[in-house]
Amino acid sequence: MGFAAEQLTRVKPLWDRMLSHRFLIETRDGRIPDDRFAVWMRQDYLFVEAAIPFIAAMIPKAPPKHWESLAGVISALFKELKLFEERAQAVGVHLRGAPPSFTNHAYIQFLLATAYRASYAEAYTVLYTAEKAYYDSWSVVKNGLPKTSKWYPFVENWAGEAFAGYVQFLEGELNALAAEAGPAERARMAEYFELTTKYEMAFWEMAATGEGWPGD
Ligand code: MP5
Repeated sequence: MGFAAEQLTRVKPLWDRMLSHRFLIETRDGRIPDDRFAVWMRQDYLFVEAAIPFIAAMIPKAPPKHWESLAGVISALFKELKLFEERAQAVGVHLRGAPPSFTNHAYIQFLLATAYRASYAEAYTVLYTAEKAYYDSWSVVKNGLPKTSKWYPFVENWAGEAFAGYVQFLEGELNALAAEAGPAERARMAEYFELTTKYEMAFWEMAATGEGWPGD
């Protein structure tokens, strides 16, 4: 079993809780209130924007054979920002209407700290886990949300064939990095896998509750 499959098995109870989060179920069933969905849109827009320097900071640590694919990830992130802007305009959401929430702020700091301070294999673990989490999460939504929904373009983005292929590519590369890593680095990769899973769960919870900041 490759590293990714091994970790997905290890964190399965957490992963399953993430996939059954009420935010995803309500979105799938068309029951999510528009203002709740708008919370997620505003926050994820900021997250995707922050993912650009995260990937950019990984490039100097990456083996040269990964440069092109990482550059491709950056281009895809710019396209995603445009998808958010298009949907926000279509449904009347002000994307810059809120600062990062507490959880989003923490997750963004975690991404950047990982890219700057952790090894390449560890940062790649975070990238894979976040992308796989979104692929699986939006696949839950796909399994029920009508194609005519105003939210369907997000399903197409993260649960479509192109994204599935990208996640598969990341999985193969992650497995190769883990196979080359020593036991201590592999253990740290496993830790990053679990931490990222927890941040992903926290992100849905933040969107569902419209979480504020301490002292608000
Ligand atoms: C992703 C995302 C997917 N947009 N937001 C969160 C909280 N986790 C993962 O990443 P990308 O880079 O938008 O495909």
